[in-house]
Amino acid sequence: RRIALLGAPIDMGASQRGTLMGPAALRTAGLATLLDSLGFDVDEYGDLSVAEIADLTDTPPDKANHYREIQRWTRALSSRGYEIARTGAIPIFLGGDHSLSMGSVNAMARHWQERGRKLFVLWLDAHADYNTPETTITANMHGMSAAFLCGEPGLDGLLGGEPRASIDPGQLELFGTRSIDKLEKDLVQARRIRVADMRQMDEFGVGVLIRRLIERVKENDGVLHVSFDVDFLDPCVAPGVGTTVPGGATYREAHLIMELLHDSGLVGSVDIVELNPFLDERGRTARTAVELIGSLFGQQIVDRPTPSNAIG
Ligand code: DIR
Ligand code: MN
Ligand code: MN
Ligand code: MN
Repeated sequence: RRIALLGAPIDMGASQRGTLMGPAALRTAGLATLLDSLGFDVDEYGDLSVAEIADLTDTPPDKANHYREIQRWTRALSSRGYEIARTGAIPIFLGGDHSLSMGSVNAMARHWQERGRKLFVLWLDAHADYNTPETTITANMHGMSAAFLCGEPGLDGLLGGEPRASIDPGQLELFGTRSIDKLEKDLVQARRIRVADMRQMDEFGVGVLIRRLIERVKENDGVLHVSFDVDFLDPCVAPGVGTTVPGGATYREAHLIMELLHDSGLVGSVDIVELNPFLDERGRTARTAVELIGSLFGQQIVDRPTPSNAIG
C-alpha cells in the first residue's frame, strides 16, 4: 500500500495567479502525515520543475494562453506520472491549476492501457473543462483539460512527443457541474458525456450517483482516476479558489463521495487542483481538501464496511 505524492506548481492555465502555492499548502496541511497514519507508505517526489529549453517548435494555437509553458508541464507530468505509476504506487498529483490533468491523466491512461484496463475519470468540478481552442471564451487552458483528454482536436502538439493516450468520452463523468459555456455545453452533449450536475445531486443524492458510477467501472473491469477541482465544493467550505461558483457540494456530500469511492477499491490515482492559498482563509480550504483525501483513503468515523444498499 503505497502512495506517491508529486507536486505540480503551475498557475498559468488559470486567469488568477496563486495555485502554484497549492502543493506547499497541501503539504503544510499534513497530507503525508495523514496518509502515513492510514497505513500507507508515502513516496514523496517533491515538486516537478520544467526547464525552459527551446525544443518545442509546433505553432501555438490562437486561443490557448501560455501554451508553451503548459506544454512543458504537460509533457513533464505525463512522462513523470507514467514512471511513477509503474512503481505500483497510487499517484496523487498536487496542483496547481486544472491544466495539470492533461499530463497526469494522460500518464494514467497510458499506464492502464498497457495493462489492458480502461481508465475511468471522475471529474469533480463546478466546471466542465470541456472547451477547445475553438470553443473557448477565456483562452484559459484549465478550461480545456477534459476535452483534450477525450481526444478533442486543437491541442494536438501539446504532449511534445510523449505518447497520447486519450480516453473515450464514455469513460469520463462530470460531477457537480454548475457552470458551463454555451459552445462547451453543445460539445459535451454531442459527445454524450455523462454529467451529474448539481440538479441531479439535489434530486438523487450523491450516494445513488456515485454507486451508479462505481457499478459502471466494475462492469468494465476499469480503474478510476479522481480529478478533484476544489471549486467542486461550495465556496463557504472552500473559499481558497479563484473560480468559486455558488451552490456547490457540501462538506458532508463531498466526504460521502470519498467514503464510497474508498470502499469501492477502484481508485488508482488522484489530482487535487485549483487550490489557491493566496485566496484561502488561514488554510481552511487546504485542510478541507486534505481531510477529503483522508476519507478517500480509508479514514472512517467507525470502522465498519459500508453496506451497498442497506443500513448495517
Ligand atoms: C470557463 C471557466 N469555462 C473557461 N473554466 C474553469 O475559462 O473555459 N474555471 N475551468 O475554473
Ligand atoms: Mn508508514
Ligand atoms: Mn477544473
Ligand atoms: Mn472548476
